[in-house]
Amino acid sequence: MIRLNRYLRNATNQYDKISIMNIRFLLLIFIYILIGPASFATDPLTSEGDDGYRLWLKYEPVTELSVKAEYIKYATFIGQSGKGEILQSASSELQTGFQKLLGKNVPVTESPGKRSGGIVFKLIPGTANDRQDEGYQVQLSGGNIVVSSKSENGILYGAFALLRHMQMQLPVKNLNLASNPKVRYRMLNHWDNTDGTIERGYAGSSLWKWYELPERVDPRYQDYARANASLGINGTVLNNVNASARFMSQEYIVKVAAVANVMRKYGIKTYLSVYFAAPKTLGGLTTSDPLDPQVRAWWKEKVTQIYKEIPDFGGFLVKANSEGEPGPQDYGRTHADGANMLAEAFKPYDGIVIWRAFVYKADPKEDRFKAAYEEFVPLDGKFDPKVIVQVKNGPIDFQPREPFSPLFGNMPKTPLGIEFQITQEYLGFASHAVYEAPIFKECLESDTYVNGKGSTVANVVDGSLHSYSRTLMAGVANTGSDRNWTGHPLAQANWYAFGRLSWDHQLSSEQIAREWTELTLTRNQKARESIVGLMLRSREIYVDYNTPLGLSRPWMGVHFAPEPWQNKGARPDWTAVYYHRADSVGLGFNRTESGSNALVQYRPQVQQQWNNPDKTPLPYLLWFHHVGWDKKLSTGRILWEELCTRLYTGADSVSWMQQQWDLAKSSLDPQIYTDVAQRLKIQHREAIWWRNAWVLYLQTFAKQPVPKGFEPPKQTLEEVKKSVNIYLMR
Ligand code: GCW
Repeated sequence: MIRLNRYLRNATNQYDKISIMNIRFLLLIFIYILIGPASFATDPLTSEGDDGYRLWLKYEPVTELSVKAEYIKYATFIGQSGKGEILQSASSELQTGFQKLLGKNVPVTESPGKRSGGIVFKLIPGTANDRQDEGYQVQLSGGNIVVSSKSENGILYGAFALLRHMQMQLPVKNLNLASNPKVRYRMLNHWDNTDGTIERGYAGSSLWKWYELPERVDPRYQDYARANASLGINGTVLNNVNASARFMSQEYIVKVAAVANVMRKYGIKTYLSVYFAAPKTLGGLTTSDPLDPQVRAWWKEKVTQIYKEIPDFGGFLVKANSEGEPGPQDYGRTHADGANMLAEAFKPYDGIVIWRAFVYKADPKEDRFKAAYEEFVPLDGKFDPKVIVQVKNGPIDFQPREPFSPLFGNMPKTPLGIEFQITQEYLGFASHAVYEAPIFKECLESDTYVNGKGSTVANVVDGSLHSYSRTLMAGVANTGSDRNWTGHPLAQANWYAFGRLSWDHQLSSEQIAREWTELTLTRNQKARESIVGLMLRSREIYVDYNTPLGLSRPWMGVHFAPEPWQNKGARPDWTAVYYHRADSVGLGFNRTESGSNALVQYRPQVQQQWNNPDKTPLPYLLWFHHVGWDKKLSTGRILWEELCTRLYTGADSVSWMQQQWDLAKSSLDPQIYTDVAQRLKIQHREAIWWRNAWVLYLQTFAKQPVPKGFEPPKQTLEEVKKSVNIYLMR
């Protein structure tokens, strides 16, 4: 083209110029034919630069004209039918949505009368505090779209459901969106500290700017609330479970109140994690013994003080006698004594106490797997009705794959909530793409057999198995101050999936992935399918290169790097070797009768699934058995070969993920495309790092070559260790 232009400039006669211009025109057409369709294939979602801030609430203009015409029929007014502030949020969300989706400014009226052609809210009288009250129905009636619920929260959720429907450009003919939450308390747990850091946070610093509050209220708090409400999340614990006593001071209570004022408008209650020793450290008492009358009085007063500032305060979350945190056992009391003392302080109010069961003693002879069960099962029936015991999904600690915690089903007289970790502490932080819905679902669908077949963890958690109504699902948040909220753009899907599953645990991982991808990334079906495919396989791929066949790797010296050789720690169960138990004979933790016998904490039907190494499904094998290196597995390969096969194919599959992502490129926003493509490169490099670390280290025990077909690591074990040790240096 440049040459042609030069030639054109030099052309002397008119005829030459015209024919050259014709050539240029033809060339342009040719180039257009080549690249034109690609740019037309670009999804309308990508019309403006996308920094990911809008999450799944993008409200891109509706492109299907017939659908748009249908929607416009109901876009003449919003009948708010009341003044409540949550109703106002629902209206304003619909207004924003309609403005962006349809380009229409829709007025709001508090008394719609008998008009038609609008969206009308209908509050049905209900009983206070029943989770069913938060359900909604969205239907056509009397020429309107009617959003009905027994609560303002339900109206807000219905409005969001309608907007989700419209973002997906689905028809409104025969519209009937009806849904009830299966769990009552659906909440995020933030592990955010007063200094703005986030424990296990990988998306920047904390959203909560304590040093600015209460005077300055960051507008981002409202966007956070909107995003959560759009999923049905109705609670948030603002601070780390390794809590600071500062949050119990008047100075901080008013800061928290300023955040709570924003959350309230979106039906979200605010909770705080508490430091159990606060009566001593903050209150100046000589003890924090939960049976001490002065201590009890201190907490009562504290709770009263909080309710003065935050009338709808949600309650306390407590990590006690765990990983060095203080608790009732410091005074010879039980977890129930501690929890009940706090519950007593909440008697006059609606708030609750959420007591974590994440405990394990520093006993080298014991199996950490068994600790929570041993401490909590004897306390069943001893907790105040206002207490919910919050149990991590697995018995150890948010591993890439864990069996379900044996506590589920074994405390029938105590409401048990479930705690998932959305932030990717053991899942590659913000540099590995791991879609977590399959992890959550795997646990929820596990059968505990406590009341016979079908007694799933989900049925324990949603209260249907032991009929309790205080039900809870919590997710450790992955949000931070990064512009896109979660660091890795695909990690937004994990926040989304947690929220959707906390509302309805029966939704499938695939359905959620498809929905999220369409709302967030692209409406192009082909592109969407390749992204959904990537997401659905991502967890197994990660497990394969990170912890195959049921290996686990809880807290180790360097949190960011492979360190299977780590054998020194403040306590034995803070080393890597404690968990994988590699030796010259084999690999894995024997938890059968001949080992720690942790399996006995499960019902016989569950034990049967896992107590025989020949029958244990391979993904759980090393969780329960110490298996010989030469043991032949169901795949026909011996353990060593199977391990290597998984480690190698896992790492290789990251290139497959890269290809899937690239297939979608033309339908993605360039900014998001590049961000993810670059993170996938990191993931690929680190997957090889993990693979090499395991292969080289385990080889020192297995004494076998890398199986044929796989290229042995280029580095030596010493070199890999060096690359990890860098993270230990100052
Ligand atoms: O997984 C471990 C984390 C700790 C965390 C702890 C817990 C908040 O490594 O950072 O502390 O679990 O859940 O209490």
